[in-house]
Amino acid sequence: MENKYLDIVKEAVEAIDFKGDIVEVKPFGGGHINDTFLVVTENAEKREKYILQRINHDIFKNVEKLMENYCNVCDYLKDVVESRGGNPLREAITVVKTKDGNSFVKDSKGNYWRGILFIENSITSEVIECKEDLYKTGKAFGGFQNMLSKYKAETLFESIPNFHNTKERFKSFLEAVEKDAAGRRSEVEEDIKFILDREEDTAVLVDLIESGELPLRVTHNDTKIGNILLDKDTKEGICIIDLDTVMPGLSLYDFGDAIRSGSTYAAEDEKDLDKVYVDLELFEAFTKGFIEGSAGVLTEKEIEMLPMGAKVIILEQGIRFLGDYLNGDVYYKTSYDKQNLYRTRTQLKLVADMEKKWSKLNEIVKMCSGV
Ligand code: GN1
Ligand code: MG
Repeated sequence: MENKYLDIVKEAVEAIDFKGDIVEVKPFGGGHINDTFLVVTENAEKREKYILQRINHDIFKNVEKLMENYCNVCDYLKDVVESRGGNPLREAITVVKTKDGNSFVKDSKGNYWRGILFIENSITSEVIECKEDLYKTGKAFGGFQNMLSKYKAETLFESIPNFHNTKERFKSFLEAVEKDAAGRRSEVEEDIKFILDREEDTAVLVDLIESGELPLRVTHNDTKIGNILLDKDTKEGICIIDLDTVMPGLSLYDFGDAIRSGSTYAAEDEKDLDKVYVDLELFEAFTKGFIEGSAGVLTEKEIEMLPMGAKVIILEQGIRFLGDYLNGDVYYKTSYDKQNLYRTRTQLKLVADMEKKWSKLNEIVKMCSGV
């Protein structure tokens, strides 16, 4: 088969037990970290589709332990789905093992790959179309918390230590400002000031974990709305994907990161900041879905802190994007100049807008929780 990607994926597709002959390989999805491909195979009876991912081992330092987490969580979710009468092949990720029985393969260039089944009749979307879809997304992310509420968090490996430790993120940011590796500091002084003015916020969640006021749970940690498969026809959430960062964490991280991407109609790198704001109807739709989907597992304190969780996680994302911009775009994939700066500014605009709408956001959370 002629295909420009075949060279890159050749060793991986030979090692992984994909059924049939490969007829197509093409890039898939919009992740900023891993490389994802759709692989189509064909045999005498039928065509099959698979997802093939190159796991970024600069960022995920221990792929073996990461894949142990990944498989354990997938197996656990399959059991829960089955016990609730669902379809584990559709509502949970299925890892396609290598021909010698491993969950991933390392090729001769040192790249790590995993294969998973493609779930038919599903879509993902990086931007919001309507509040009904966001309610369904909220239900699915809340449901994820619910399904994993009895999973022992301490048995999970931390695939990226301190991932949502906003205090540590702030420290690394200060280093990036100090170093100014890419010589971009003078261009972003106002953005830096916005962040420095909110240093106190960066401690709130970390302090609540330390004081034991919020329970440590198994969380996804990367709940942007593109990380959920929706049924093509009904738009119901089918399955949560991108499980590399499933680790012990706070429910607020998952709520917050979904609000970051889901409470606005704007894209993450929207350049017209007038289009970037927290839409209260979207916020309400997601919150309602999340609380319903989590079905009683959230404590009163967790619910009360939801707006703060969202604000901190959005601020944290702004800190991470601007840190990467200052470092010279070394972490997130970018497809054009200044993309990380545009990404930063949407996040900071959302934080500023949340501050303006603070009492309203808290009222909505109260209303959705029936308090
Ligand atoms: C990255 O892999 P992807 O694109 O789903 C990042 C998230 C950020 C997100 C911003 C491992 O997620 O933390 O929130 O970009 N993942 C990692 O879009 O850093
Ligand atoms: Mg990801």
